[in-house]
Amino acid sequence: MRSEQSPQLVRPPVPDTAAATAVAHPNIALVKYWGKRDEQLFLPRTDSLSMTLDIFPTTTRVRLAPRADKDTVTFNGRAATGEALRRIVAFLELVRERAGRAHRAVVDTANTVPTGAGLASSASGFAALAVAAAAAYGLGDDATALSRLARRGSGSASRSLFGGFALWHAGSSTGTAAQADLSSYAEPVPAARLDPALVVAVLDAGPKAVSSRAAMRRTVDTSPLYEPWARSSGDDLRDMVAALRRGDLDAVGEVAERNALGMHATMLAARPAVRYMAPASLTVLDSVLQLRRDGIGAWATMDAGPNVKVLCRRADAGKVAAAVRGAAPGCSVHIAGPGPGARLLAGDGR
Ligand code: 2P0
Repeated sequence: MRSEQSPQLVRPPVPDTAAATAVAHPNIALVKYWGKRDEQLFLPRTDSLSMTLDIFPTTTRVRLAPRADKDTVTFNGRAATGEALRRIVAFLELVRERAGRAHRAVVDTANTVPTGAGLASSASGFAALAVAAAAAYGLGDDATALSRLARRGSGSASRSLFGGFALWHAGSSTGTAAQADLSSYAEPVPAARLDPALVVAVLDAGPKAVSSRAAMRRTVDTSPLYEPWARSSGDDLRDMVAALRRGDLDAVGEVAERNALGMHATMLAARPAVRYMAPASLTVLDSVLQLRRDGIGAWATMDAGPNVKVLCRRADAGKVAAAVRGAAPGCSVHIAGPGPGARLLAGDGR
């Protein structure tokens, strides 16, 4: 049975051996997604807004395997197992249901970002998988529909469909499940000329102790600070959209920092607490305060891990990177700018 079919996603049949390769970049939220209202459909509690990066791309090839009786997934050259495999197979099931095809697939993914370390690997990963799988199974290439589809793999992946800044709509809570699903997707946000950089300090590239999925569930269920943060996040989103429109990087940074620290406060108040901040994270946060005291526009954001990302003007990125390196010797520092949306690569006989 097909369900929640979105009309733009149906295309003429593709050959049994169809293959497609897509590339997608991670995104870092400036107004965070933290909490679902529907875990099955990946419907978030709040709207969120991100910048897609021009570093750490994921490249994924999906090939139909008409004679195979199960999916095969390779991750940086190694067979995927456990939860990572389960999530990808569940996503392929959704694609198959929509395409009305039963063929299993061979999926080959190359990630250039440390996986599961709060560096948005699931965003680039599921955005690339959504674009490649949709093409291989003969679904359409409507970006809004692909954003909805990517959402079902990992919420933040809905935003990596788009380059630059993207707003993911939480969507409507009324109506049927199919209507709610249709209402939650990302779209590009207009921004006046900004020349932003995001300095990414990788303090620990290891996988996180608590998955973001489990952490956001615990936060929603137990943190007395969750509801106030979710409410204030609506104000942050409005202020962020206005700041982007007028090209006011200082305001973008201020809103991003307050929203991220507020999100971490909700987790610290969860029972038991979820704490992603490490001692080195605080040292880097201190260096960001010092940069501002020295007159350099720099604002920190953090996700589900100890790593710190510092928003600044592109012209200041070198100074910011040096300050971060000084604060956390031995960490690896990467300078990102706004990157492109997910796209199919030519080839694969398409
Ligand atoms: C974000 N994060 O907006 C937030 C901020 C982490 C902190 O989206 O359960 O991997 O797969 O939808 O997208 C990380 O959560 O979670 C995330 P699922 P996802 O970028």
